[in-house]
This record gives sequence, C-alpha cells and structure tokens, in this order.
Amino acid sequence: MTATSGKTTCPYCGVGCGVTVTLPDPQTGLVPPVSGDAEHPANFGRLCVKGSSLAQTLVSDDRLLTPMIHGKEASWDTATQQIADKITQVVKDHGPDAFAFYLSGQILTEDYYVANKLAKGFIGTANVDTNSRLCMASAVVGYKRAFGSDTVPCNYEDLESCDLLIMVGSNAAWTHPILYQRIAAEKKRRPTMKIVVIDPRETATCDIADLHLAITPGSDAAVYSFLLNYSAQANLVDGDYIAAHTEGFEQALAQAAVSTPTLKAAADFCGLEQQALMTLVDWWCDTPKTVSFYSQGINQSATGVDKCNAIINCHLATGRIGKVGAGPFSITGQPNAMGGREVGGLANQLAAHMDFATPGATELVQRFWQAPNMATQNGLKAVDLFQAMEAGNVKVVWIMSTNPMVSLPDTAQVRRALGLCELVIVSDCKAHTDTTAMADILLPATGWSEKDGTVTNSERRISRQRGLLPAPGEAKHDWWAICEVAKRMGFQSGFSYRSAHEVFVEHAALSAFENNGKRDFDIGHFSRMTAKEYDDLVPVQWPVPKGRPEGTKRMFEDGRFFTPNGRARFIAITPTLPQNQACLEWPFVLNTGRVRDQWHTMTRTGDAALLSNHTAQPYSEIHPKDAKRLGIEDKSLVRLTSPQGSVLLKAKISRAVAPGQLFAPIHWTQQFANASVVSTLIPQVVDPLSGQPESKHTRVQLQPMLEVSYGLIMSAEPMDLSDCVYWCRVPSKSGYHYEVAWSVSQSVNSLKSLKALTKESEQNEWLEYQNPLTGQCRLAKIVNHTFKLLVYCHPQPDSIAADWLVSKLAINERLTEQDRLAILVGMPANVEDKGEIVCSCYQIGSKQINKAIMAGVDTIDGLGAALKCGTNCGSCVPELTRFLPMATELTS
Ligand SMILES: Nc1nc2c(c(=O)[nH]1)N[C@H]1C(S)=C(S)[C@@H](COP(=O)(O)OP(=O)(O)OC[C@H]3O[C@@H](n4cnc5c(=O)[nH]c(N)nc54)[C@H](O)[C@@H]3O)O[C@H]1N2
Ligand SMILES: Nc1nc2c(c(=O)[nH]1)N[C@H]1C(S)=C(S)[C@@H](COP(=O)(O)OP(=O)(O)OC[C@H]3O[C@@H](n4cnc5c(=O)[nH]c(N)nc54)[C@H](O)[C@@H]3O)O[C@H]1N2
Ligand code: SF4
Ligand SMILES: [Mo]
Repeated sequence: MTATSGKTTCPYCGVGCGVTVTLPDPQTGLVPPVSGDAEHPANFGRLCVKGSSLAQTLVSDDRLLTPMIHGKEASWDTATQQIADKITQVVKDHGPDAFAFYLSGQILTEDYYVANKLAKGFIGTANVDTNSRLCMASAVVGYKRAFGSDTVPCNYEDLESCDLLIMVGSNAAWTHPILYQRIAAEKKRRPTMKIVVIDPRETATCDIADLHLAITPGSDAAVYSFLLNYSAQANLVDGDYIAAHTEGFEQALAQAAVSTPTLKAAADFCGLEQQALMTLVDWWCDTPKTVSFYSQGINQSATGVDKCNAIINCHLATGRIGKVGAGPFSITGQPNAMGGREVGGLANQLAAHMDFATPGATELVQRFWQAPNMATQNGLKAVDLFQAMEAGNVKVVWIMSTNPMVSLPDTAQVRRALGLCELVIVSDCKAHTDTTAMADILLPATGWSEKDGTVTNSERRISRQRGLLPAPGEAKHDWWAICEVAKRMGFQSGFSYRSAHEVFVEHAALSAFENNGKRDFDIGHFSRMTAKEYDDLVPVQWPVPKGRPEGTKRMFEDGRFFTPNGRARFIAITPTLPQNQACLEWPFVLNTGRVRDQWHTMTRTGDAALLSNHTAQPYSEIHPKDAKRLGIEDKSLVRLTSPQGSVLLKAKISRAVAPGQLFAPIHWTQQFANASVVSTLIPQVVDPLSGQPESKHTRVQLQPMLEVSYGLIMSAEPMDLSDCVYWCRVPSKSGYHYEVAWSVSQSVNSLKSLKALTKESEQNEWLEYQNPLTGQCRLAKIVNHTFKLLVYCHPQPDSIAADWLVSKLAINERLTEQDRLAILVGMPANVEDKGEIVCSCYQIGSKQINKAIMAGVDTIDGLGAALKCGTNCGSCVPELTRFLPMATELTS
C-alpha cells in the first residue's frame, strides 16, 4: 500500500468486497479505476462490474452540496436548529412517537448507532425503521424464532466446501456476483458438487445448476416441508442432535406430515414434476454437507418468516448446522444491512441484539447510555410507519440513505404520507431523487469514499469503509448531522463524539456490557481500541469478544443456541400460497427484482454510461405465448396495471418466465423514466411477523400499447418530454439520450409535426430524412456545423446503437459530409454494429459474440481469447454461456 492509495469496502451488495482506491490525480482530480483488494477474504482481489466501475460513479453533477430548506440554500447551523426545534415541539405536543427515523442498510454502523441511540434513548421512541424491513426482516425473525438470536451461522467458505448447495430465491449471478463466481469456480474444480436453484424464473444463476426447480411462485415452504417429512420417513434425521440441542421437533414434523404427506401432494403444491422434486430429495438425503442459500425470493413474501423457518427446520433435523459446509445461510442484500441489525436499528429491536421484550434489557441499555427518555416498546415498522404518517400520527420523519418514493410498496400511498407529514427531512448525497423532491429540509451527506466507518457483510465480517477523498461542498457525515441535532435538543453529553472511531468503541462496549456470553453479538475486544487500531482494522467476523481477537468463523459449532434453555426451536409450518392469486380480472402475477449492472434506484449507477449498456430501459419479461395472445411484440411498450396504479415498460419476450407470470426490474425512477416505478403496482401486503412487504407477488393486468410511435432523441441540452407517452433517459458520455414513444395521434411520422414537437425554430439548419413507405422520419439540428439535436421516429420499436451518435453530439468538430449522412442513418458505413452489449468491461456486444461463434469459437475461454469478453470482472460469463448452445443451432 502506498500513500497514494487506500483500502476500503465496496458500497454495493452484501458480499462486502475489499476495494483498493488510487487517490485522484492532483492535476485532473479524476479517480483512476479501482481494483479488488487481494487480501480481503470476501473477494481475494476480484470485483464484479459494479465494483470495478466505482470510479466512474464518483463523477456526478447532481451532488447535494449544501443544506436546503424549502428549496433554498441554508447553513448547517440553521438547518439543524430548525430540525431540533421542530422535533422538540412535536414531542412536547404529541409525544415521542410523533417522530420517526427511516434509515437504510447503506449507512455505516456508526451512523446507525447514533440514530438508534438518539431515538430510543433520548427522544423516547422506537420509531427507527429502515429499508432493511423490505429486505432482511423475515430472515431476522426466522433466525430469532429458531436460534433465539439473529445469527447467521455460516461463512463464505461453507459455500465452497459443501457438496450440495440449494440456492432458493436468489439470483446471485447478478446480485452477489463475486460469491456466485466463487461457487462457479468451485463447481468447475469439483464437478461432483451439486447445485440446485429454486426460482419460478429461469435466471443467469441457473447456468451453474444441476437442477432448476421452477416452482409455483410462493410455494417454497412446501419443498422444505416435504424434505422434513421425507427425511423423517427415511430415517435420515439426526436423532442425537435433535435430542441434545433442539425442541419442538415432533410438532414441526407432525405439521409437515399433514401439509405435505406425499411426494405428489408436495409436487402438486409447487407445480413441479414429481421426478424433479424427488431428485432434490434424493440429493438432500445423500448429502450431509448441504447449504441452503436464500434471499429475496424467500424474504419478500407475506409468509417469508415461515419459509425461513421451513428451511432452518430441515437443517436442524439433520444436524446440518454449525459444521463445515452446512447450514441455513441467509444472504444479506445491502452492504450494511447486517450492521444495522447489530446496532438494533429496526423498530422491533432495542440495541446490540437486545429486544424490548428481553427482561432487564431496556434497563441495561438505559444504564449504559445514561438515557433520559428510554423507549419501552416496539415502534412502527416501515409500512405501518408510512400509514401512521398518512393518518397524521407521525409528524416529523428523518429519511436517511433510502428512496422510499421508489422502493416502498404502493408509492402513491408514500406520496400521500410524505405530503401530509409536517416536516420531512431527507439526508442524501444526491440533489434530485424521487424522495428529495418530497423533502422540506435536505441535508447533504458524504458518500462512499468520503465517509469513515464500518460495515458488516453477509458472513458477519466487519470491514472498514475509509474516507479517502475529501467531502464535496458542505457534505457532512450522517452521524455528525444526527449528533448536531441531538446536541441542539439538549443532549450534549450523549452525542459529543469527535469521530466515527469514538462511536464504534462505544458500540463495541455496549455489545459486551453485562453480556458474559448471554448475547451472540459481542465485539467487546474492540471496546478499548485506539484510533490508529480502528484505522488499521482488518476484516474480522463477529463475535469478537474480549480474548478472541481473531473473531468467529462459524456459529453454533457447540450446538448451543441463544434461547433461554440453549436449545434451537423447530417451528411448525403450514405452507401457504400468496393471498392475491391471479384471477380473471388480474390475470398475471408480477415478480420484481434486480438486473446485473444497476443498483436499486440508480442514484449511484444510473449515470454511468458503461453500466447502462447491459439494460438500458425498464422492461417486463413476458412469456411468448402470452405475448402472442395479446399481440405484444418484443421491445414494444406495454402497460401493467394493478389496483394500486399502472406503469409503462418495454416488453422482453422470454421463456425465462412461465406463462401467466411477468418479471420487472425495480430500478427505474421518475428521474430516469416518466412512468416506470414498479413499486407503484405493489400493494402493502406484509408478513404479519416481520412486516416485510410481499414485493415478489402482485396480480396485474397486461396490455399492449398499440397506438404509439417510437423514437430516439439525442440532445446537447435536457429536453422537456411532457408531450411523450413514454420517455426513458439513458446515460450517455455526452449530452442527453432519450428513448421515447409518442401517441400516433401526434402524427410524428411527418417532418413538420416532428419538428413542431422539438419546439425549436425553423430557422435552424436541419438535416431531414423521411421514408413514407416505412413511416420513418428523422431530423438533426446543426448549429455552427456541429450537431446539437437529433430526433428519430419509427413506427416499430427499434434500437439503434447509439455509441457513435453520442460521440458526435455537441463536440466542436466540424461535421464532414459523410458524418451528416451517417447521422441520419444512425451510424457510418465503416462502424460495426456490435448488437446489445453483453460484456460491459470491454463493451462487447451480442453480434460480435455470435460472429466469433460462427467462426468456430465454442468455449467461454475461447470467447475471452478472441474478444476479451468475460476476462475482467467475469460478471457476464453466465450470459456468455447462453450464447454457446445457440452456436450449435446456428451452425447445425
Ligand atoms: N445488481 C444488483 N445487485 C444487488 C442489488 C441491486 O440492486 N443490483 N441489490 C442488493 C440487495 S439490497 C439485495 S436485497 C439483493 C437481492 O438479491 P436477490 O434476492 O438474489 O435478488 P432479486 O432479483 O430481488 O430476487 C431473487 C430471485 O427471487 C426470485 N423469486 C421470486 N419469487 C420467488 C418465489 O416465490 N420463490 C423463489 N424461490 N424465488 C422467487 C426472483 O425470480 C429472483 O430471481 O441483491 C443485492 N445485490
Ligand atoms: N418491488 C420491489 N421493491 C423493492 C425490492 C424488490 O425486490 N421489489 N427490494 C427492496 C430491497 S431488498 C431494498 S434493499 C430496497 C432498496 O431501496 P432504496 O433503499 O430506496 O434504494 P437506494 O437507491 O439504495 O437508495 C439509497 C439512497 O441513499 C443515498 N445514499 C447513498 N449513500 C448515502 C450515504 O452514505 N448517506 C446518505 N444519507 N445517503 C446516501 C442514495 O443517493 C439513494 O438516494 O428496495 C426494496 N424495494
Ligand atoms: S460482488 Fe460486486 S457489488 Fe457486491 S461487494 Fe463485490 S464488487 Fe461490490
Ligand atoms: Mo435489499
């Protein structure tokens, strides 16, 4: 390590990869591309495409640089005083529960700790909830019901040392790419290792699977219920383990026998062939070293907690927990969802893995914090919180590092709630998001590479995020902003920290306070660490109690759990399908999730041109049979409608989804498209135990948008597109690139009306092209011999490789005659049409890959050698694999 570089942790997914950042060039201020930290045990030097593009995302022209009050710049002094005064007033007038924090698994542990302390110990409310409610809440409750604590038993090495890996409701190839690559590498090295993917949809993750069970959406609990029932019938349960370390087995088994009495009953419930389910059952029975790896396909369900326990039951019954290569492994989504759980930053937690319900816990925390106004009971979970806001009971909300106008279900309700709330405070790095648009007070936050603190990944590993770059403008750390408000409310003594280090050691001390092995979360070893030791912290897995500085690789190796009697609990589970099933009126079921190269609401990744190449526009996967029946063409515009609202998406016709099912990504916001926020469709149906919304199962209608013409606009300046039925902004290296659709009634297939839509003067120099036979119409505005605006209209959905056009937009280079012609055509004669980009790192497109395959390349390594695709971060390898069988079809 040199003084010109530093180590930190990737701010995206819960894999928690180590990243090495080279400090900016003092001349240009630009940060060179980041690289993977070879010493970090999560990734050993590798990064996926999002991680390796981090430097690109640091260049943003939309940073929030000063506090804003009702749209006007303000000082930190004024903003924090106004916040403190208003909270004090509403607490006095309406009680502490009139205030709420809505936080995020993307703030650091230190930020989370002070927010939790201020609300629960000093203001006196447990209204501290977070977007982790939408993400990990069911997994947390599942673990707590079974183990008495929110403890992830496994580690990443278990994924490599197991003999059977069941990936349930996870598309890790896209969402936890480095873990997926570790698993894929092990599978290649040891082909006898079996991998099963359980997902109603065929995903990129299926590429390494020996078996894909495309179950009926929401039916997972029946798979595990039958595994339990069959294991008992086949005498495969571990009677000694059950007797020594668990309770409730008989009841859980009795319920499994009733719910899934036979293979046929279970297979029918799950919509599977009996043979397919039996293959899994046989492998399960034969393979003690089994890991179940589960994510949002399990958690985001109205019965998510039960599904988690159905999985855990099977591991307990067979003693497949606390051992190398075995265990129920819930994978965390966000970089620090785990850290939030550690500090107790959820409304139904107290602090440091303690609950209000635990006898003596509230008093213990009060003593430790010297807290004047201790909350004594659970607060409101996210969906309830926004309902209470609409009802007028929550009057001040402080939203930090999350975008609920996009991510919470039923965004119309969220808009109403925020509209009625007396004071909406939003801390964000970005000036313009769908949620900052609803704020009364905006607070500029430092972001990744500027903030200092810790995060915890999916395997309980605490790593440092380091502040390597200066804070822009007046951006401040989130913990600092909270402390400023706390001090102005009169709580100087509890909030006079000078650094993230001081917060962390207090958090560590609380975790160890009167613990003596009673609580799983104990990082007491760090409670006296110096600032230098904090700066030098190497990644370590908790618990790290005093005397065990090396941390803890695996939990429950001794078969002791954190329940009062030390035994793990079986839970009797009745598999239940989602309540809102498709029906005549709402004939489709919508599943939602992620794409490979975007992060959530795109505030970090949405402006990186390289990352938009993989998927440029919001889409819905539709099975070809449904598309044919409804007259929907690939890439055409469709409308999805639910009782909550409606959205416009591009059709992606694909056999990956079953007939009657749709899949849409969650990423597009109103900053990027006019009508594509999919959470608008999702009703506020939640799991009764965890409060986690059922984001994966919404019944909807699907309609083609027939009366539209399609178009592309490239402009040096942002455009007013309110005349368009649909628009989507695609990031580009220069200027603005929009994909649009107009109503046919706007007659955009005439040059005159197309020009009128641009609202530009006739006096400009225009290049024009029209083909009355095809209905194509194209216009380009030229100013001083350079090209400033381009409008294409074509009756059919079409995609034009925009790279070349972008390279010509608004540059002060005189256009040649060939360029002028090529601008109207879309590309010059000598430029290769790459097709859709598959490898983001080397910008290799589908047409280039197919060409190489036609020329005889027939392996991934061969494609890598010919085109370099897949040889950097490897994120596209699953997709490259899909091109290979096509080669056989093409050439045979
Ligand atoms: N590229 C990218 N990576 C990310 C993120 C991102 O935004 N972009 N976000 C991060 C975060 S916060 C999270 S929480 C994780 C989420 O990571 P994942 O959970 O892997 O991602 P999702 O795409 O939400 O959903 C996973 C799968 O669940 C399936 N599914 C839907 N219904 C069911 C069902 O009933 N049963 C089963 N078995 N499966 C079902 C979906 O078809 C989908 O393929 O990703 C993290 N990583
Ligand atoms: N339909 C549907 N809805 C879903 C899901 C789904 O699968 N389907 N998944 C759910 C899940 S698992 C998740 S995790 C959520 C994610 O949803 P959100 O949390 O709403 O999404 P993000 O885009 O990550 O929002 C983070 C915000 O914080 C800002 N930010 C980044 N760093 C910092 C910082 O250090 N400090 C501050 N103050 N701000 C910062 C970013 O600019 C951004 O505006 O979506 C949930 N919603
Ligand atoms: S897998 Fe990718 S997104 Fe996730 S932490 Fe690693 S580099 Fe970041
Ligand atoms: Mo998440």
